[in-house]
Amino acid sequence: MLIDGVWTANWQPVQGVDAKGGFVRQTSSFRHWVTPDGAPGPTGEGGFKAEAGRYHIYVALICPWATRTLIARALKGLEDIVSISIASPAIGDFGWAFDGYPGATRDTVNGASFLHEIYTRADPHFTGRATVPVLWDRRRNTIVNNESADILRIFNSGFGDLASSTPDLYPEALRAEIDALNAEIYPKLNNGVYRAGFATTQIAYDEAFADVFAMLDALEKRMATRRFLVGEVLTEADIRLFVTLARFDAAYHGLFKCNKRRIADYAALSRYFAELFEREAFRKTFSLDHIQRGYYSIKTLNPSGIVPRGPELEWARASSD
Ligand SMILES: N[C@@H](CCC(=O)N[C@@H](CS)C(=O)NCC(=O)O)C(=O)O
Repeated sequence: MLIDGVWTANWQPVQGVDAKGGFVRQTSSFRHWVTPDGAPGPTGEGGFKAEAGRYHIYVALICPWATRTLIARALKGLEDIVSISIASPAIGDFGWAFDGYPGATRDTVNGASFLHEIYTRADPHFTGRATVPVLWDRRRNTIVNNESADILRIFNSGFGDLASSTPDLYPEALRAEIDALNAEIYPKLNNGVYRAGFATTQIAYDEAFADVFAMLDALEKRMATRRFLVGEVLTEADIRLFVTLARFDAAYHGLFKCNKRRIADYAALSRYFAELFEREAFRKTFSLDHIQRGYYSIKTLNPSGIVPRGPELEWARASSD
C-alpha cells in the first residue's frame, strides 16, 4: 500500500482485520462524479463534465468490482467514449502492474508501470491501497472516483446523451429494491467469498461460509421464478451478482474454500447465469485465464503459485478459445 505517497514494499492481500480475524475491505477515497453538465454528484466536487475522450478507466479482469464497471461501459455504449487500461492478472510486490501480459494492456495515458503511480499522481501524499477500478480524468490529471458502485452509476447516467439510454441499470421505480438487494448480496456473497478466503480464524471463516451459502440458497429460490433479479429488466443488481457467479466455480470454490456447492449445482442460478453470459457485454469482459492466474497468484493463499487445470467449465472455455 501507499503511505504518505510512498509505496511500502511487498503487497499483502489482506486489507484489514476485525477483532474476530475477519477480512475488512478498505473504503474508497475518491468519490467525485462525472455528470452531464459538470455539476457535483451525490458525493465529492463538481467540475467533471461528461465529454468523449476525457476519461479513462484502469481495471483488472480478475477483479469483480472492476469488471462490473466494464460490463456497464459495454452495455451503455461507452467503449469509444471512455478508454481503458487493463492490468496484468498476477498482483506482485508492487501491486497491479501494466506489463503487457496477454489480454492486458500498457498504460497509454500516464505511462505508468504500476497502478500506485496513478494514485500518487492524483495525490502525492495518498495513504491507502491502490485498488482497481480507477476512473481517471485526463483534463484535470486526477482520479475522479475509485468506487465501482459509483462508477457503475456514473456509466449508467453520468454521461447523458453520450451513453445509450437503454438499458437503464438503475431505474427510478426499482431503486429501493435494488438498493435493498445490494445491501444484502454485497456483504454476504460478493464480499462474503473474500471474507471466507482471507479469514484468519476458523470462526471468521465459518461465519463467512455460512453467509455465502445462505445467500446463494436464497438467490436460487428467488431466481426459480424470475428472469432478472429485480422486476423484468436487467439492472445493476444483475451485473453485481454476475461477476461473483462468474468467478465462483473457477476460483472461490477452491482457493477461497467456498466448497459446499458449486454454481453448477444450482439449477436456477445456472440458467440465469447462462442467460446473462449470452450477452456480449458480459462475455467479452470475462477472462478465465486472468481470473485463475490472478487469484492463484496470491502467495499467502497459494505459495506454490500453481494454477489449477480445472474445473471443466464448458461455458468459459468456449468463450476464451
Ligand atoms: N471498493 C472498491 C474495492 C475495490 C478492490 O478492493 N479492488 C481490489 C481487487 S478485486 C484491489 O484492487 N486490491 C488491491 C489491493 O488491495 O491492494 C470498489 O468496489 O471499487
